[in-house]
Amino acid sequence: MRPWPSQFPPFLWGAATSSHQIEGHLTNDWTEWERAGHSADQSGRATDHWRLWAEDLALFQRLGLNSYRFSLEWSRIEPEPGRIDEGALRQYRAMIERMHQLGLLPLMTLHHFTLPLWVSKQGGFLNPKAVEWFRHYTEIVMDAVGDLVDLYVTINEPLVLVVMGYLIAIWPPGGHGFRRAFRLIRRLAEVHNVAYDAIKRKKPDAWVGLAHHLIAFEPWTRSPLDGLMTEAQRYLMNNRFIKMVGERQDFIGINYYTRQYGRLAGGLHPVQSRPGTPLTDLGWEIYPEGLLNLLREAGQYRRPILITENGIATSDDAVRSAYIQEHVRAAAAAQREGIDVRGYFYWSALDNFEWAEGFRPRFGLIGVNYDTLERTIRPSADTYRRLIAQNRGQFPISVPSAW
Ligand code: IFM
Repeated sequence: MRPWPSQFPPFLWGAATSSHQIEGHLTNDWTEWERAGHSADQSGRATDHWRLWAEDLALFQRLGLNSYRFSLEWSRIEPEPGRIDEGALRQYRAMIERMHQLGLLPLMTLHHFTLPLWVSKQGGFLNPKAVEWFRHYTEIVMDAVGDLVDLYVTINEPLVLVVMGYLIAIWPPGGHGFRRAFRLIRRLAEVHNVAYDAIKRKKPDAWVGLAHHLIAFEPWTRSPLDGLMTEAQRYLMNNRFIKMVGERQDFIGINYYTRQYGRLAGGLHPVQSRPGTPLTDLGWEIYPEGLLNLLREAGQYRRPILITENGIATSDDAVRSAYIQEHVRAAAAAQREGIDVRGYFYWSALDNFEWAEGFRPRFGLIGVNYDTLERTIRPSADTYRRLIAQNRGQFPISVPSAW
């Protein structure tokens, strides 16, 4: 196993965002989808982070973070095939330089759900040429900012992209069909591989992985058939893609939110939650033990693990504080068992545009008033800040039992 590099903090205390969800002023496959009425809101100026980024980064530093996960917007960088927007690249460079000045180690995602229109209109990642397009985009990014970034996620949640866009069909392109979905999964693995290689060619010491969305699947009943369904879900949704990509991951990135249940009667479609369990504003079960179980499972890959996302949509900020403590406690418990967990990124640094759900769900450590764009640091951010302060420079981490 490659040891965690000494130039990184021993544990990354971060928060995460993505371009489409905060930057605003975009034209891509999602803005088209929104205009066609498939989302609760249109992303529009979102949090206007593209204009307010310097203030936002300063706020992130005030939270005590030592790392920040963000994504680049391909549609901004290459709005038409081969036409590169140098101004956009300059701004991303300025943003990353500022992160360094503020002590925030950049964790940069290349693809977080959105595509330039010229890509989506030619079939998106289903078009075999997309592999070359993405390689080219990665090379442009590496030339522009690669010298400033040591830590990369190539693709965010490949399986979520497939399920939401090609099976459940509530995200673009809104298709149904298993054959296409499986073709897309294979294509996304190829896309990751070429991006991985392009990054390593430019920067052999870079750390490159993916952010996998993992669900804590458990059987609905003790029936062996529900057990079998659960195993199938674990394999297809959680483990298959990690295994397909294999060696080309320097770390395992885990986005963890909730538990779901395998039930024969539901086929491959899992049951969302059990009656009586605590839920987020999006109806997702709050289940910190699920994170510990998944970290144990991910230990089998013998690589450092980053929790690249974990967070809650809630209008009750006290619930957010408890959520953070309990999930970080699960990470600490995994470390005590010898699992090499190296970072925790709360989703999200800021309230943001939650895809088909629009602006209603509030995930942020920092609240955003969408009328005035005013930012407010929530008390849960203070909980997180104190947790970070108590662990400054420490590995393994610990979470006090009473706060
Ligand atoms: O907002 C999303 C993010 O884009 C990807 N992971 C899950 C988050 C919450 O749904």
